[in-house]
Amino acid sequence: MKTQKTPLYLGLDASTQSLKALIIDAALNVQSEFVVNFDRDLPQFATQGGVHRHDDKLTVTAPPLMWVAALDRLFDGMRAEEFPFQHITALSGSGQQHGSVYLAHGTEGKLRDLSATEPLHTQLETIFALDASPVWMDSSTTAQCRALETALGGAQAVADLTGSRAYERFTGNQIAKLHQTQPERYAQSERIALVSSFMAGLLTGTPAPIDFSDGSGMNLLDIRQREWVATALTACAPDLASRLGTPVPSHSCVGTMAPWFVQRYGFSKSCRVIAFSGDNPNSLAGLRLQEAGDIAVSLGTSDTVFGSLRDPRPSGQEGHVFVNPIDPEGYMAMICFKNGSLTRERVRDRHAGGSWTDFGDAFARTPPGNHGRIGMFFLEPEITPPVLNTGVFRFDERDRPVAEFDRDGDVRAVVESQFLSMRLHGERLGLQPRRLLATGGASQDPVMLRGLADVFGVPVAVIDQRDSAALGAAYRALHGYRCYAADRFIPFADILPSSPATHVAAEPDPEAHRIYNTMLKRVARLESQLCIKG
Ligand code: XUL
Repeated sequence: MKTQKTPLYLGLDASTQSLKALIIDAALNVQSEFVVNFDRDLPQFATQGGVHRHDDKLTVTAPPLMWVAALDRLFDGMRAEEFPFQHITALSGSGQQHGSVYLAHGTEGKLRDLSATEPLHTQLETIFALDASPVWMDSSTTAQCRALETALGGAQAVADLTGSRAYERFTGNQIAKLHQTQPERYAQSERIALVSSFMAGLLTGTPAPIDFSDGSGMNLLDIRQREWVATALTACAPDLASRLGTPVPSHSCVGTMAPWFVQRYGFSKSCRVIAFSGDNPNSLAGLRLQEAGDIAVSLGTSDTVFGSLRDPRPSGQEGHVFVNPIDPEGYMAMICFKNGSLTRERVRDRHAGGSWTDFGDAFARTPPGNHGRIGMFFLEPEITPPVLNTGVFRFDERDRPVAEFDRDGDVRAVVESQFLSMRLHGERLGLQPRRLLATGGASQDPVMLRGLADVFGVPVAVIDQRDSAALGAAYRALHGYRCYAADRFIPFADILPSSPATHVAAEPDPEAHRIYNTMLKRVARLESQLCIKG
């Protein structure tokens, strides 16, 4: 590897399936990337897709020691390629959200007394009070969710305080379940970390604080006051505050690289570690969505909409508000839709012979508004809006249910209803688009771009940003370091100008947009009739 002398900034991404490192220079150029895939490279942990699914079908966990072994493997691989660790000025990271790591009494001593001749994972085998960390795919805590909502005065009350109603994967509910089902393990846990703060703590050699943004995915943090909600902590488990530590702003410097990394890999002693955060907050940083109104629409297996906002309106029904990872005064909203690309593909396969071109032709044969017809395709149980009964729900121009549309009608209906639903639920949380950035597999498709521009009434740019979480972590390393060096918060935009996506791929048609404004109210009404019916 060519020795790179300029300061480097490293972003780590501990995602569900892999651990990645992405390195940028001060001019924001990506210098190199390295990856360890859990299933392939660490077969001794026998994960599938990085996790273990349990027999009850609801419990999903990952072995936390695997994440330690992955860090060994990643840095060993970089050393084998003569990576110039000494030039890394600062490092930050990203973790899959919500997952929790239970650290036994004595962990701090073990982190302090590491021998540089041994890998981390053989020395840290015994730090875990629980060797199966619940991750975001776990949905086994419905009872704990209902109990939290009862304790705090209902779903809307939980959302008003913590940014989201009680969700099964959110960490407070996971902690409550551990305390109820394995009290001895809870008692052994001196610290409870998120995946993000756990990884940061490995690097600094001392348990690292949880940052405000990832901390917002726990149902425990007051997103306005930025402190733990005492009643939520008490409702989940006793003596929780001391186990969680004090949360910090996401741009905080949480330490320097521990001596083990300095001796073993040649990191500089002064290399700063900036607080790690969740993958979605890091993606927001990676896409540089710092302007309120810049909204990303990620069109993937599931669709996700997220963006920065100043005046959030958390919902007791759907979506999430997190503290913003790059603006300590701001917020980010995020909404997940389970019926995304796979659902569009199923309509394409049925009506367009599997061809996106034919799908596009069918879309173009019907006018915006589909002659007043609305069709909702919930081929998977939907998260937003919560609709458990799967199926296609078609309505005529007077909102009367109908069994079928013609094929062109179905094609237009799936696109329009999905994007209208994104707009509806985004607006409910306070997202006011100024422009959209489309990312993900389907984001280059002209049909999708036309539909998004007309439904939202704003220009749409396409941004092909793979590894946005790792890139966001590298950006935050640079930004956090500058804040640390200046001893004050510097606006993210002063260091990283707004999103690089400047090429507008679709402009809205005002006439079509007017039609969608009217349809939006009908979609809201029709959706509410379908919600949570089993
Ligand atoms: C967000 C969520 C997932 C995880 C894993 O709430 O559960 O996106 O962060 O990627």
